[in-house]
Amino acid sequence: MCRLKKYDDDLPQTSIIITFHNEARSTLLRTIVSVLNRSPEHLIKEIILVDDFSDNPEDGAALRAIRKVKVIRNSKREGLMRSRVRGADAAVAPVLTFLDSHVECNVHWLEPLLQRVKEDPTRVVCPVIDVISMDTFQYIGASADLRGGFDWNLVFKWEYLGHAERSARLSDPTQVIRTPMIAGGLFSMDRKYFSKLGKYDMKMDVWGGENLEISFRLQPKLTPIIKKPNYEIQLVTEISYHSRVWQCGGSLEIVPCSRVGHVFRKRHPYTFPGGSGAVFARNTRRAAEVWMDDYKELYYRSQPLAKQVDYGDISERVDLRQKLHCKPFRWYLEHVYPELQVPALKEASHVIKQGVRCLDTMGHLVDGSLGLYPCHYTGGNQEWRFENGLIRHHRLCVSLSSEDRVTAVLAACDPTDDAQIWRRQGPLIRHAKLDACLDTARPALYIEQCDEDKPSQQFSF
Ligand code: UD2
Ligand code: MN
Repeated sequence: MCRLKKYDDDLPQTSIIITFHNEARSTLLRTIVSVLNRSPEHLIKEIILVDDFSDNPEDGAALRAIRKVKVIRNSKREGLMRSRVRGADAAVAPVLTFLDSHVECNVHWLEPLLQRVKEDPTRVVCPVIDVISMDTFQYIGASADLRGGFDWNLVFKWEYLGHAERSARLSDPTQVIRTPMIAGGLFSMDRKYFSKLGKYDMKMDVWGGENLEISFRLQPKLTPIIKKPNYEIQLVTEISYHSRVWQCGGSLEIVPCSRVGHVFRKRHPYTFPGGSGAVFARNTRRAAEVWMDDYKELYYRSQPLAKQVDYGDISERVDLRQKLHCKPFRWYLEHVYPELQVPALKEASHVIKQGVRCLDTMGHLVDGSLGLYPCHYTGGNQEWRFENGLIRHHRLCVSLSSEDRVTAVLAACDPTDDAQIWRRQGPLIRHAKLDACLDTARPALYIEQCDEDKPSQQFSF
């Protein structure tokens, strides 16, 4: 059905922007040659390569000989966000198309993208990303029944379309797919709109998080609300919620008739100044702090260590959010990503109380014991969640010491480890496999024969 599609004769031209750091020459060449061979000549204004301070400046310099190719070289490592913005600032065509440096564009990949942007310049459009085998470099088609999403760890993931969308695709597989999140690397968008929407966060480094941040900025307009005089009161709030003048609009979609293969790699073939975990957490925190309102707490609950990573000054991005009159994050959750399960912000964690004292990690980590400490109700070391039999404190769970099998200790959560599985029975916390209950009669929590009348085994939650 894609072959039957007709595209306008006067599609806008595009500038292709490819940033790279220490990419293999062969894959870089494959990327560029596929762009030139598989796109209508008149639609490619230029191919801007941004060499993000690769070790060998010759890599980029050699490619400059190819027609339409322009090379910009950073004088220090900037990371992909600042590099892409540098490329975008140098671009002159009305539409920007970003690509990774190890892709192969498939036949007619470009026309469907440009058509969508031409019809509505606030659309950000992505091809289906096929797979180039990491081992053989063979091109392998991927499913088009996927879209982008995330969990509260804010890591991008592919997810299968719901039933309704899959059935719609059966009748017309060429229909575009609305997606809550963009994979990040391959997309086209209007050049002016990229600018107006705030380009990228220039304080993000190296890799990661920028795809989340741009996705949060795309908040599609809803169909206008029809005025019903009978519902005047409701209308006031509805109007302020839905149709206030705002510009943070746009939409994000995958266009199934456009396909580009990409080498998905197991490791990053480059260094991260500061370590990859810290850089990713810092970038993600910047996106969360600017865009997620109170919901950022759900991210911190999922990734408590991220809270220790400094995220720098975000005032410019906060200003941008205000200037664009963007919706609260709740709106994004309700309208763009209603499928994401939102745990209750307040009630999701508990204290485990005995009298005026609460179960406390005492600041211990793996293999450390637990005790009771006066309740302070501020979370911290007294924050617990019951989850599938586990008694969880972030990533640590209550287990039994492998030495004496009696003392309760903290262990890395593992739902398959019998020692970590507990059942609540009235006031008792009973071990699922042993006929024994948590007891506080000693300074360190331990298990003892269950006895409901024993105060040291009675907890409230
Ligand atoms: C995905 C995206 C990628 C980016 C990333 C999140 C796809 C196919 N890829 O990861 O584009 O959105 O998620 O940040 O959707 N690079 C630099 N400077 C650096 C580091 C990387 O120029 O300091 C280049 C790199 O050579 C490559 C591009 O940025 O061309 C993306 O990096 P990647 O391929 O390692 O990211 P990937 O595909 O794992
Ligand atoms: Mn890549």
